[in-house]
Amino acid sequence: MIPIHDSPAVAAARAAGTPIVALESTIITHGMPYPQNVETARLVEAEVRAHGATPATIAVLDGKLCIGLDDVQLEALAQAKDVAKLSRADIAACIALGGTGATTVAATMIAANLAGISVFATGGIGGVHRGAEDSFDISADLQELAQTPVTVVAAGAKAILDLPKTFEVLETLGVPVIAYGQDMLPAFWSRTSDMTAPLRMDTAAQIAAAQIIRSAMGLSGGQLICNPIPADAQIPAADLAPIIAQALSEAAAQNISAKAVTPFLLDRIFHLTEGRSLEANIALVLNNARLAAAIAAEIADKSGQ
Ligand code: PSU
Ligand code: MN
Repeated sequence: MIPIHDSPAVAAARAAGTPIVALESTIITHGMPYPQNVETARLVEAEVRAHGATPATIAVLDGKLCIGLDDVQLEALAQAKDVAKLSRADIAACIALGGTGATTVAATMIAANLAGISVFATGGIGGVHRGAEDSFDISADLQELAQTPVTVVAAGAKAILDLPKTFEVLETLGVPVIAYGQDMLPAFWSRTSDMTAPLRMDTAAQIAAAQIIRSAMGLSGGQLICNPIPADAQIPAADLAPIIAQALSEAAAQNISAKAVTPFLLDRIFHLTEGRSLEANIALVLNNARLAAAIAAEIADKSGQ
């Protein structure tokens, strides 16, 4: 038996058949500094509720896979030091050992699927790191999108990555990459990149229909919805390019590798932009929460609930 623990709010939503949106916890523990991390987590949950869905922030706490956290659990996680960053490879081990860990996109998809939740909002997925031809550092998020049937709403892949290679891998893996409301792929902190999206959709209903048809066809895997950051919150890609380059060269000089790379780069970019990158990150997560709630509502409707 997998020890899954629904929060009371998630259990009630499941019983009533009302929409639920999964949220990850690595963005809290490894993606943002305290206290903005917990403030953002609360705002994101409130945004999901304001748009008619129940938020389910996912984490492993003392060996329990928690689907939905209360405010005390959220605060404790946000302040905790040395929380594990869990992906497909280590989520079961963490549960077996009674540990505490935050779930990445990959692990949150696994947990959401187990819990019957088909829509998940985050900031940006992991992907192919720059220099991956030497480091082989490719996020397990990409493989997860290919096998687990959850629609992930993100502002694209994080712009610290090699975006063209990331989208090539997603194409190879058969993951639908859908830009929301525009032709171009967004680039996390910026509304656009120089890449045309393979697919475009303009409504939550279209996104929900595509997921339902994929499942009916027996196609494994989820969908990546690339939702551009709101215009008033974006940082132009040209402003960020030298900052990302500096953060990457610091990472190389300090031999940062494996799971530490993404948190290191986000933290350096936060300091180098004097907090501007964090403000943009918060705005884009809230925007993704709104769209995810709308998609979850459409899926609940279409599933006849
Ligand atoms: N989105 C954000 N900030 C984050 C993440 C997503 O706005 O920190 C996290 C997600 O949990 C994602 C992880 O799965 O970064 C990617 O880590 P890696 O590159 O090590 O796979
Ligand atoms: Mn990695």
